[in-house]
Amino acid sequence: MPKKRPEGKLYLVTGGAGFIGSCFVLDCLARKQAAVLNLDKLTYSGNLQNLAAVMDDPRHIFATGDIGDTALVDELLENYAPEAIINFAAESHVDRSIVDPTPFVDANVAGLCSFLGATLRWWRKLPAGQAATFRFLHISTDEVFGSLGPTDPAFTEKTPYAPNSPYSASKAASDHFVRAFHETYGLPTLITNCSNNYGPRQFPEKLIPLVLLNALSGRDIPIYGKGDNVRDWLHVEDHCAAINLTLERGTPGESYNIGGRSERRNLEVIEAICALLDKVRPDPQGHYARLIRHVQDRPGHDRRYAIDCGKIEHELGWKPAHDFTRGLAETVDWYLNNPDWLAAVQSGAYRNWVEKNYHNR
Ligand code: NAD
Ligand code: TDX
Repeated sequence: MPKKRPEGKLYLVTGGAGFIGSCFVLDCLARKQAAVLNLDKLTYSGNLQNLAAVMDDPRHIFATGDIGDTALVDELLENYAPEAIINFAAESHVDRSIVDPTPFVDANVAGLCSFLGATLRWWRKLPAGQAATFRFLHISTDEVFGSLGPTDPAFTEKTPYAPNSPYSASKAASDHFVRAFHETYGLPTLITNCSNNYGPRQFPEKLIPLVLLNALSGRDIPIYGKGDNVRDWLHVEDHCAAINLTLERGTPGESYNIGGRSERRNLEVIEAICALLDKVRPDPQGHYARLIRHVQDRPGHDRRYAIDCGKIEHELGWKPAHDFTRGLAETVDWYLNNPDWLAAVQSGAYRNWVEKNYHNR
């Protein structure tokens, strides 16, 4: 490794070149909360451009690699002795998991399990004081709880797991391993289960940036089925603030639900993006909503997610700062103001994915 451990606190962040991980890293360094050792495999969704602002910062150390590479993880832990690990690294897209579940098992289950094992071996050798304050925070999703009907109460931390997609099954398995490492070996783990995130730097395979990109390029905007599936949207910065609070004040062995109390039907979200674009980037050909096309539904498509985030609000004092309507408008502006970022992520691999997922829909 080229750089030495900087002075003060240091976090090992995995998946820190992705959408949410990069937001966490940028925020952590901006607030001088801790130095960051950033371990990322740089898969199709890992993007060093997301970290351009901190690549020369001596408090940011970037290591390319897999969380499942035990030799590498052993070396990083020995050399950098982090005060906490925040695990964002994962295969993250439901549609890709439907096309091929195997990479999801490799990264989210087998990779995570090796990573936990390496962490445990290293943690057991720490002096008692350091071992007691160390934290392993695993970032998970509301999708592990399955699907709600229109009037069902929101998911709580006690809702039984019922994953429906290969992605959510792999995340559920990862949560179970994290829990088991706490129950069996006493590793001080925490889990957060968050709803759908939106904001800058999200890879345009996910709904909001995909809609924006397709609208701006005059392509069809694909909506799965009737468009009445409901997601609970949370700004990525609010998610990162909740992760920080959980790290500082959460009780090891516990899980915390995080959500935006902003349930929206997919069609509503798409129409809102089209209306925003009509205002700020009017298309001479007509309203962007003309591009919306109902296409074949996602198999096993979860009907509705909703999160009861009372526990993290009451126990840790978290509250989201972004309102969805304003946050969405700011997000649209970010993509419009960063055409180079948008152009760069549309590599050949991205175009192949779009062709594969949407061609025969
Ligand atoms: P993303 O796909 O944008 O980023 C994932 C990052 O992990 C990438 O940088 C990738 O290169 C890296 N990575 C993948 N496999 C790896 C491996 N084996 N070793 C090291 N690095 C690896 O995903 P995201 O949207 O930023 O999601 C981050 C985490 O948050 C995931 O665990 C996801 O399940 C969870 N989550 C996401 C959302 C959401 O709405 N996006 C909501 C709740 C939870
Ligand atoms: O082209 C599309 N058309 C469409 O109608 C796409 C890509 C999606 N959709 C629908 C499917 C979902 O109901 O929009 C909704 C959101 O889809 P995604 O952006 O793929 O997100 P989702 O499947 O809800 O999962 C997301 O939230 C939870 C993240 O991708 C996960 O990583 C996270 O755990």
